[in-house]
Amino acid sequence: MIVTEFMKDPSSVADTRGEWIELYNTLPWRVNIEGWVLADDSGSQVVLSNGGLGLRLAPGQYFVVGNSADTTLNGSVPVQHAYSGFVLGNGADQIVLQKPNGLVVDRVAYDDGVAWPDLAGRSISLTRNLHDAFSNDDGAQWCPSTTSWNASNPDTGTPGFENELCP
Ligand SMILES: [Ca+2]
Ligand SMILES: [Ca+2]
Ligand SMILES: [Ca+2]
Repeated sequence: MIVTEFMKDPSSVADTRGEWIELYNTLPWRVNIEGWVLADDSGSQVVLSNGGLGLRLAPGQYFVVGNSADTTLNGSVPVQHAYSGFVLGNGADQIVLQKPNGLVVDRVAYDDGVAWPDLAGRSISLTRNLHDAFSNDDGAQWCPSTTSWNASNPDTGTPGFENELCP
């Protein structure tokens, strides 16, 4: 399970409604991420909770989590699971995905536009042909997305769908 794309700084709606993170199941079996944790290095964290119903990803499936699942408020992002209390800093920040026992499954630590893309309104997208937990440590393997996911929203990204191939 890895992070493949994220919107840290949406332009069309407020950050408090329009941030999202795309996860991707790299494993050849189904994975239930209910109870897993999103965290950063400064102690902020949120448990992905679905009331015991599970949050299951099939092999090769993308799954979008974000701070609002209301498409009338979040810029028409197809958020499959909403969390609250976890913020993606617009400068440098981290996205750490952990199992309930604290085991770190993936970690992405982005910077403020030095080695990482940093453009408002454009998601940061891992190149399509390198979907693994090591490649996504390297800002050079990410690029600002260029395609829109919804005609009503000028922001770009592919939430829930295959990423672009970075140039
Ligand atoms: Ca933000
Ligand atoms: Ca990683
Ligand atoms: Ca995508």
